Amino acid sequence: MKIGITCYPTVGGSGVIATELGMMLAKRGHEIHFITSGLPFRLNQVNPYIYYHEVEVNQYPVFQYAPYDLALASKMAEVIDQYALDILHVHYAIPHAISAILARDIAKHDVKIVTTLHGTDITVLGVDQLFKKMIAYAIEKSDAVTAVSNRLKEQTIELTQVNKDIAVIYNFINENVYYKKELPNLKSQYGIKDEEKVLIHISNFRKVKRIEDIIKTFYYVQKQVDSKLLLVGDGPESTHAYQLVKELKIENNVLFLGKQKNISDLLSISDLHLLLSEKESFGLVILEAMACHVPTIGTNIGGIPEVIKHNESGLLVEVGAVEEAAKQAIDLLTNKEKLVRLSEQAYIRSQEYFHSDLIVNQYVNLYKSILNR
Ligand code: GMT
Repeated sequence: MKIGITCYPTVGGSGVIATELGMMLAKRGHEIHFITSGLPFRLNQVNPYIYYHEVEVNQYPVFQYAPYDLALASKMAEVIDQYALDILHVHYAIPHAISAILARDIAKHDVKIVTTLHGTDITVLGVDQLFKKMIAYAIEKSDAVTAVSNRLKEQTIELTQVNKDIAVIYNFINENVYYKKELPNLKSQYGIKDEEKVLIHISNFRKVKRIEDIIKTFYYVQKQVDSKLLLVGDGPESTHAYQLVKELKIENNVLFLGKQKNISDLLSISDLHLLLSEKESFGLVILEAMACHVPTIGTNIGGIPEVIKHNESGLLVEVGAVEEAAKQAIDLLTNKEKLVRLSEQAYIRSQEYFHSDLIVNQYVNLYKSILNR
């Protein structure tokens, strides 16, 4: 098949999924055309089946805002015709699906549109009256729509009232990137003692991630367990996080690592991952941790309970229940048998339910089904 892919190319779970999917499809012999505003950051492969088409937006003095969505639609239409694309798979309803629908109207060649909903388009934009109808339109006019969790599918239907089949296709990780590595010196290179436990949080430090809860949870943990917290990533809440760490006088135990590339190395020296978000349609980072044998304490919201089975492959707490999260963390970190069991189960679940072969097959079958319609 010839497949166009549009996503946000910058760091983010949706960009990772879109790019990994493209690379895995190319390995299977499909021709992949990335149509994006910049080179997807995970696109690190030379492969004759992978093309990259950059969307350039010129600045004209007459426009107050550069018309990116229109430039994207034009580029999509050009690529659809030039390469006779079968499928255009867009990640995010707004603006990507809208641009794709316009491109399909402009192009001469017949193309099918697949839209994958990742969360923010529904849980944030979907509640904005300005966009609600447009999201519903994007969903209804797509040839197929997928959501990354059952909860996101339910929320989409609740918010937009669309009458459309939405297939749930879970996220996946690249098993060649995310696996547990033996890195005997890495802990000491970060100044962490062998006997100290390592907790880790990785995110874009947006408000929804509730970084305060991560830090407060760790505050209680480090009182009882010799441990360090690795904070990986950067974003609007970073400064506030730094201030809180200082106020709580735990700066010697918290390492602010900023944006990092080799996340699986950091996960390989970690004992426990924390994701205490108030919104999360899936939580790809949980899966990355699971693949590296690291269990997560996550919040019981959105798609997280579909990724973590409570007390089997991780633990769930309610949003804001910082003391409960700390209690669970202390219990786990001081109970070797339980920690080993949850780590192993986390890994097993990541392979059984979210293996890339399984998930990529589901996308391929979806593409085939709409082409045969
Ligand atoms: O969570 C973010 O801030 C980034 C956003 C993205 O575009 O990657 O994440 C969304 O999509 C991911 C991939 O499907 C999901 O794993 C995240 O849970 C989802 N974020 C939210 O729902 C807040």
